[in-house]
Amino acid sequence: MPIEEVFIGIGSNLTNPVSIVQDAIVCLGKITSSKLINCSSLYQSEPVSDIVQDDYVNAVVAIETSLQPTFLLLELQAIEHAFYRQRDPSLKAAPRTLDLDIVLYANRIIDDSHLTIPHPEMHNRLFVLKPLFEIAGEIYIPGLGSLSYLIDNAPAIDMHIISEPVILASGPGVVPG
Ligand code: PH2
Ligand code: MG
Ligand code: MG
Repeated sequence: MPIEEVFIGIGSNLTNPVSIVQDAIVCLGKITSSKLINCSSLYQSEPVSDIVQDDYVNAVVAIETSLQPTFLLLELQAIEHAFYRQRDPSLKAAPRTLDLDIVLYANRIIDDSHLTIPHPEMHNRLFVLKPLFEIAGEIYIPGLGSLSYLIDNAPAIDMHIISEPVILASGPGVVPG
């Protein structure tokens, strides 16, 4: 099975989001058939939403995985579930304990009923683009253009780094942290 590089966006704005994001990164490091290879700083960002809500803590991690996208998605949903995320479709963009999104899966373009990659809103979301740039540098986003171009053209939001990367790479079978 080929090993692919995948970038995952992490967001939280409820119940101590810094420790939720840190704990989520530890969980991401334990996904089967996968290895955590990079982790951005943690950022505080203003909510991109019509609903008044608290600021988010956001980060992006890179993993190498031999899981196909749908199986990786199931792993991410299981982690979200473990953090008591309520999955109510009417609550789109509502506050959430933990949101894990596949931002990029290698250079693939996927558009099916349950998964769209690259993430369909990434070009509008500096809270994804900036941490992605921090760990990936200048890359080409399939179908969208260069990452620096997207950063220059995304709507401005208030965001700043609140802590350094929390986890370094973990070897197979090694508990991170
Ligand atoms: N996630 C959303 C909606 N709005 N805003 C910020 N700043 N950070 C997020 O992670 C976020 C958001 C839906 O996934
Ligand atoms: Mg999501
Ligand atoms: Mg999301």
